[in-house]
Amino acid sequence: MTYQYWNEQLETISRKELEAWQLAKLKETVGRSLRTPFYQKRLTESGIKSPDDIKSLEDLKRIPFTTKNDLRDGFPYGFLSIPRDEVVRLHASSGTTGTPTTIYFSRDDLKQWASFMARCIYGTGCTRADVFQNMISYGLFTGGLGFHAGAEEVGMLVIPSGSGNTARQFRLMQDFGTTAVHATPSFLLHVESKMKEEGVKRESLLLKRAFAGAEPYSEDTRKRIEGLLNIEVFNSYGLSEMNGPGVAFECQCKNGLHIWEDGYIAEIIDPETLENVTGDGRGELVITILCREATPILRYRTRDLTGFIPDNCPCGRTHRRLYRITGRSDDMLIINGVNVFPSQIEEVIMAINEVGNNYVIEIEKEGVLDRLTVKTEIKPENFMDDTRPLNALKEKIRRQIQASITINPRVELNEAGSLPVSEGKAVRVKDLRPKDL
Ligand code: DLL
Repeated sequence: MTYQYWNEQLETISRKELEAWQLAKLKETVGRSLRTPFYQKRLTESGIKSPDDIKSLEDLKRIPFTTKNDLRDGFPYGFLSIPRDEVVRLHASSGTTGTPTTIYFSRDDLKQWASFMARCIYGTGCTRADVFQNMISYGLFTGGLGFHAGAEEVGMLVIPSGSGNTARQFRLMQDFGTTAVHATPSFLLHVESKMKEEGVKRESLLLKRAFAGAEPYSEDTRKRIEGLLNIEVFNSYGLSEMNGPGVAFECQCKNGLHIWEDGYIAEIIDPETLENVTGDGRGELVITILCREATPILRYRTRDLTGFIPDNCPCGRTHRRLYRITGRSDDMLIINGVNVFPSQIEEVIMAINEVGNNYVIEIEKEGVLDRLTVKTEIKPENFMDDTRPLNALKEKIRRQIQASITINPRVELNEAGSLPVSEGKAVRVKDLRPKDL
C-alpha cells in the first residue's frame, strides 16, 4: 500500500526530534499558562514560576493535573491567556453541572486545528477529489466545525449537512456524489437502517469512507458498519477541551489511533493512584495541548481509558497509537454522541417541587439509537387519579431535562416508594446497552 501524508516531515519525525519539539512547545505553553489566572496560581504553588523551570520533558510531572471541575471553576475567562479581542471563536461542552467548559481560539489556533484535521482526513486516503458530507452537529459542539475546516483545508467539496434528517442526507449524497461522510457510529447504523426503509439503493451512492467517533464503539461495530454500507470506517477521537476532533485518528492501516504528539503530550495514568503507567499498560489518558495559544491546558485528565500500542505502525508515522477507548473513569454517559452527567439530570428533577426523592436513569438501545428514560417518584400529595395534571407534570419534566442536556427523554412518573431503594450506594443509572467493547 502507498501511504499519503499531509505533512510528511512532521508525521514521520524521529523520536528524538519529536521530543525536542515537545520540550520547546511545552516551555512555550507553560509561559502562556502563567498568563492565565488559573495557572498563575496553580503553577507558582508548584514552584514553576517561569518556562525556564521546565528543563526536560520529565519536568512535566511537576505540573499538577487539570480536571473538568477546574475548567468549570475557571468559567468564563480563568483559562484565557490572550487579550479578549484576539479571541475569534469559542466552543463549549457540558460540565458535570450546569456550567459548561469553554475553550477559546485565536485565529492561529483555528488554523492549527484545521491543519491537524486535514492531516487526519488526508491520512485515510481522501484527496481534493472527494465530496465530504459532514453529518454531525454544528454549533458549540466541536465535531461539525472541526471536520468542516479540516476537509476544506484538504480541498474537498464540503457539504455541511449537519446531523439528522436521513431523507435529506440521502438526497445530498445522490445529488452531489458524496464519497466520504462523518458521523457518530450510531448515526451511521441509523443511516443504514433508514436506507433500507426508504428504498435507497447502495448502487446509487458513491460512498467510500466514513469517519466515526465522538462516542465509544467496538471493533465489531466498525466491521458491521463497513459490511452493511460497503465502506471503510476510520476511528476518530478527540474532546472539546483539546480542541475537539483531530487529537487521534486512524490511518489507512486502521490498527489504532495515532495521537499527534507534535500537538499533544499524552500520558497514561492509573486513575486510582494517579501514577504514570509505563509501557503498554492501560489506564486513563492525560493530555497536554501544545498547539493552542488562547486556552492552554496542562495535564488534562480526559477520564478516557486506553493505552499505547507498543509496536510501530506500517504506515511509517512515528506518532504513537492509542487503543480504541474502552470506557471512562468517571460516570459521564454518552447518549447518541451527547455527553451527559447523571448529576445534570438530578439537578433538573430535584428542582421540581412535585418530584419525590428517588429516581432512576435508564439507557437502552432502541434499534440502533440510544433511548434515555428518566423514572421519578412524585410526592404523595401530588399523586392522583386524574391523569391530566400528571401528564402536564411529565411534560414539564421532559421539557426541562431536554433544555438542560439537549436529549429528549422518556419520562415515567411513579408513586412515592415504588422505585427500588438500594441498601448501599444508590444505583441510579442503569446502562442497559449491550457492552461489546
Ligand atoms: O466528542 C469531539 C469529537 C467530535 C470527537 C467528533 C470525534 C468526532 P466532546 O463532546 O467533548 O468532544 O466529547 C469527548 O467523547 O472524552 C470520549 O469520552 C468520547 N469520545 C470521543 N471520540 C471517541 C472515540 C467530542 N472515537 C468525549 N471513541 C471523550 C470513544 C470517544 N470515545
